[in-house]
This record gives sequence, structure tokens and C-alpha cells, in this order.
Amino acid sequence: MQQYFQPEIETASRDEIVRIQNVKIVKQVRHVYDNVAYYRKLMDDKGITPEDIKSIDDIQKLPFLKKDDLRECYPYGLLATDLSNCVRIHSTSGTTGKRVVAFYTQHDIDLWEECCARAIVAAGGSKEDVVQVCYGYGLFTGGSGLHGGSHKVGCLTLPMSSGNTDRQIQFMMDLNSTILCCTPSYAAFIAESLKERGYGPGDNKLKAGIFGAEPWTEEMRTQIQDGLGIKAYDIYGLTETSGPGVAFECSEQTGMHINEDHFYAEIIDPETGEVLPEGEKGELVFTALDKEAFPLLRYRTRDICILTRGKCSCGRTHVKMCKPMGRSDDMLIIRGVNVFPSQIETVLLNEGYTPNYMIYVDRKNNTDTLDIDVELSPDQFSDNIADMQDMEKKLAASMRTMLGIGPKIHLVPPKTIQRSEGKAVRVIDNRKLH
Ligand code: DLL
Repeated sequence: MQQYFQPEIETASRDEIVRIQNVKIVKQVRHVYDNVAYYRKLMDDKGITPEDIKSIDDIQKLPFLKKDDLRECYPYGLLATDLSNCVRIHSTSGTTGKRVVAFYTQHDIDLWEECCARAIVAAGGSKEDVVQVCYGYGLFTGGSGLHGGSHKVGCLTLPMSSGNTDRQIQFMMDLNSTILCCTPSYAAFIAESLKERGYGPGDNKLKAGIFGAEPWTEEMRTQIQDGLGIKAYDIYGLTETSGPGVAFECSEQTGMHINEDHFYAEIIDPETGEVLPEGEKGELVFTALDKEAFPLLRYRTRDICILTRGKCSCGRTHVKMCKPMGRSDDMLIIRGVNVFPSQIETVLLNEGYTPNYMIYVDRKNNTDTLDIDVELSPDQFSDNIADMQDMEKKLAASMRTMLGIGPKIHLVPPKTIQRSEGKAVRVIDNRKLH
């Protein structure tokens, strides 16, 4: 079986990777300086010229780019090549402000799809596989990225896009899909829908899933793996850096290898901007080493993460990032306590509840409130009010132990919380309205 898509680069020695990065960063900084007036000014303001960047170690001299810079530059301000050389755009959903529009040359598309092909092969994919892509197609990068990667590997590609779960299941069964690509929340929904139709985990031909685009816990991984009878692989990326495939998981399932020949990763202290040593938790920063059209240098992702360089049993040598622990701006500060939604998911799944929940934060009488609606499975649901209240109290106590603050739990009947077909929205913070 094919083990790597590009063995010479995926298993390259550290010296070789650094050599590639050294060559690429010098060229890339020159390219950006010459073609992007906005970034040239940031460098000039810092007193840095392209000649100051002689190797990858000099990257720390460069200024950061932030989401606000991208908004300010909308739409063409960070474009580093003639528009006539571009063949595609993708865009973020724009829920938190103006959309980010990312541009691609054919070279950029090729390198992006190669990254996704590496992810598919790492999940056991080969030309014998049937890859069902149910990430959204369109401006979102999920569908196109995995679709292109699947073509590069030579898999039979089912371009389903998200939604229409009946049709997803029909094609999965009739066309013998072996690899499923979608958000983890949609994978959980597909597993639930299969069960409702009387299919057990052994009834499908799936062997692997490539799930990402949103935070998901190890508990969620177990639930999906058991529900679908597959191995579930994480995949990470963001529109600003091209899309999915910046990093992907291998059979070891202990973090995602970053494609270091294309993306240089740093972890910084989000407050001070100081670069942190390996193993420390901080904000993930990426530099695109060889993208042409939209080559962001030192882009602050706001994702909180840890990088590790231990030896991996899969033979890949590229640095690993842990599951992002939520975005720094996803973190809720409730009565002064930092709460990540993933902590709530961990408690729920450990206590045997479904992954269907909604978190509501509000402020009443100058005090923050935290309410969590938790959907019961049909066998948990009972019309005995005392039993339900008892369960609510127990769950609230477990939450208090994990979070440090006690939420109000509302157990709700089966099928009452909206399922997600793409990125799940699980937090509603009404404090922002006041
Ligand atoms: O979500 C790209 C993607 C598509 C990745 C399909 C994986 C699979 P954006 O819509 O720009 O791009 O959102 C990027 O999503 O900064 C993270 O906060 C989050 N994210 C992406 N992958 C993961 C993951 C796509 N595996 C933002 N785990 C990123 C946790 C993730 N969060």
C-alpha cells in the first residue's frame, strides 16, 4: 500500500527541510516586498529590508499580519501577483466581519491539492478508494481542497457537498464510499442517521474519515469512530493559508504533521508576540513559503496550539501540531473564568450524553450566566421529572469540576437541537447584544 504521497519530502531529514525553508523564505520575502505595498510599509516601518532575511531563522525579524490587516486590505491589498495570473478565489464565511478573499494561481492550487493528497494517503487512501467529499463546495475551501487532493491521488471522487443527508447515505451505500470527508459534527450526524435507518457500523464500506474545519475533542473522535466503524483523522487549515491540508493526521493519531516545505509554523505568546519554545502553548502563526498570489508572512491565526518534534511512528519528519484548543477569540470569559467550549464537550461525552448541545452565555443583574442545553438520546429520555432533575444536577456538578464554574443544565428531548451539516455553531453569547 502507498504509505506517502511524496515520500522524499514527507520523510526528509531535518537538515533537508531547513535547507528548503532557507531557500524559499529568502525568495518569498523578496516577492512580497516587491509586490505588496502594504507589507512593504510594515517592513519599512520596522526598518527591515529583504536583505536582512538570509535564512529561516531570520523570520522573527518580520512583522506579523493580523486578521484586521486582511480586512483593511480587502479585496486586493495583499495580492502579490497580477490578477490575470490568478485562476480562483475562495473566501471565509465572514461571520465576524468583512470576508477575507484569498487568491490562487494555478501553482498555488497545485501545491494546496498536493497537501490534501498527502492527507488522503496518510489516511490510507489510494487509487482504489472512493472518497465522498461532503464539505461544502463553493467559496468555502473544504470541498474544493479535498476534491482536488482526491483527484491527485487518483481516487474515485464523489463531489457531494454538504447537506441532503438522505442522498449522502444512499450514495455511500450504493457506491461503496471508503473515505468520508466532512466536518466532525456532520460525521456525527451521518452516524446518527445511519443508525436510525437500521445500519450498524459494519454495514458500510467506510474505512477512514478526514474531519476538520472546527474544533473536536478526543471523546468526539471515539464516538465517530465507533458510530461509523472507521478510523477518524484530523485535518487543519484556513482560508488565509489556502484551505485544508496545512496539517494532517497520520495513523498515529497524536497530532497533525504540518507541511513544512510549504508552511512555516511558529507559536507565539498572544499578548507579547514573543516566539515560544517547542512544547509551549500559544498562538499559531504561519508563513506561506511558496504561495504566489496570496503569500501571507507571519499570519496570526488566533488558534491556540502546541508544536512538537518527537519522532513519529509513521516515518514522517514534519513537525506536529496538537488539536487546536479553540481560537483565542472562541474562549469565553465567564465570571472571570476562562471556558473553552471543548471542555464542555469532553464532559458531556464522558458522561454518556450526545454531542448535540448548545451553550448560552448572558449577563443578568451584572452577573454572567452560563446555560447549556443538552439533548438526550431516546433511551436516556424519561418523563419522570425527578429523574431528569437528578441527571441535570449530576451533570452540572461534573461541569463545575471541569470548568471551575457551575452552569445551569437543561436536558432537552431527542431531536430538538439543530444538527450541523458544516461548521457547527454551538455558542450563543448574548452579552454582546447588551
Ligand atoms: O475551515 C479550512 C478547512 C476545511 C480545514 C476543511 C479543514 C477541513 P476557514 O473556514 O478559514 O477554513 O476556518 C479556519 O477553522 O483557523 C481554525 O480555527 C478552525 N479549524 C480548521 N481546522 C480545524 C481543526 C477551514 N482540524 C479556522 N481543528 C481555523 C480545530 C480547526 N479547528
